[in-house]
Amino acid sequence: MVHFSRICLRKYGNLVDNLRLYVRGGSGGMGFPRLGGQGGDGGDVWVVATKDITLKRIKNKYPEKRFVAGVGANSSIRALKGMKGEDKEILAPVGITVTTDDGKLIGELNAVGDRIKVATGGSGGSFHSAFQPSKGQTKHVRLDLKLIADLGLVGFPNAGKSSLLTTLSNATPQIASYAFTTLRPEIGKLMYEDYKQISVADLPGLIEGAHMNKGMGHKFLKHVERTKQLLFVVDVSGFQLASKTPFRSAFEAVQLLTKELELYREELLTKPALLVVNKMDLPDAEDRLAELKEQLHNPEEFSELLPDDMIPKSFLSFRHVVPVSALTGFGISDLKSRIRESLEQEALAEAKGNHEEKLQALRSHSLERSTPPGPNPAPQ
Ligand SMILES: Nc1nc2c(ncn2[C@@H]2O[C@H](COP(=O)(O)OP(=O)(O)OP(=O)(O)O)[C@@H](O)[C@H]2O)c(=O)[nH]1
Ligand SMILES: [Mg+2]
Repeated sequence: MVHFSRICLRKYGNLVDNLRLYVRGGSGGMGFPRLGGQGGDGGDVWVVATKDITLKRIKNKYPEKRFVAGVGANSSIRALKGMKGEDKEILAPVGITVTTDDGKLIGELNAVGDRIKVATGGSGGSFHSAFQPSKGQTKHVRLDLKLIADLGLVGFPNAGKSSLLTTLSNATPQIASYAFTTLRPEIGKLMYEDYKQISVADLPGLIEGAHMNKGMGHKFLKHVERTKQLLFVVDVSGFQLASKTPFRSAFEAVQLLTKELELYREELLTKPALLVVNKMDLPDAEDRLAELKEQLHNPEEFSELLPDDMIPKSFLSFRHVVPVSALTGFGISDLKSRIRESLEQEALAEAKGNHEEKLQALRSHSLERSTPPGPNPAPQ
């Protein structure tokens, strides 16, 4: 039994592929002048690469995006050398570059366990500093997901992704009429008359069950994460992987692709998506396209065509549905314009978001400065 009430059209636009964080090392502890005691150093702030985390989860978990390490302990009669303050670890995904606010590279996280220090704690007070501690470093850092291309082609084998990339760009991917000809992402560049370039990654064939690591499974899906937008590609006349697997219409293919992405990582579906309906040169293509459009318009009604467990939680709403033929070139220039339009729309929205975020930070900063400082927190 399917519950349609939980099905709604998905809004896109809240994909998080970069984050700006406030980080502060802990202050050092006070020295002990009479006995020459040395305060503990403040803790440091680290970014640490971890499995199963995304930038979006960091953002949701820490909406203030502030990471402050612990203060160093004061030197005392019982402990002349104060304890170091506690380090703060920001758990982040692999495949991230960490930069300063003005774009200088601090480091990269390329494997689980990689660590980058982003703010150093202040030194504890000692003889050399007249027993006065120093403050920890304070700054903004940016975490950026390393992208492989602006767009990623998402489609079942044989949909015509490689052919499409060739027609769209100057790439010459391997093309053959059997599944899994694409073994690693091939990047093509779309050139525009004003020299604008957009990169598109052809990703290895996705199949049903990829989220469970069937076929090229995760190898494929992990690349999808590293593109800004998705270009779904379906064969207008449907698709059958092998004689013993069921035939899937273009509509079913769209929903199954959506479900595979959802099961792997739901967040992927927050990326803006365009749908390319390929092979429009085939007989009956126009009728099939009309049917597909009607189904996409009212997906709930047609979802019973799918196995129950393959109905997406919510249906993707595509920014554009573009019929093309990679073979004849029909619709290709229209597709190129749509792609550019969609990326520019997103870049504008992002710039606006960043601007607002900075304004808000400025406002709360001036608010902080106008309230009188309270007593210093007691060192732990
Ligand atoms: N009639 C027609 N055939 C096409 C079109 N585009 C691709 N094909 C054919 O469809 C088959 C599959 O094309 P590919 O480009 O290799 O498909 P793919 O999606 O890259 O497939 P995988 O790499 O296996 O995932 C080839 O035989 C192409 O010649 C088209 O627009 N019209
Ligand atoms: Mg291919």
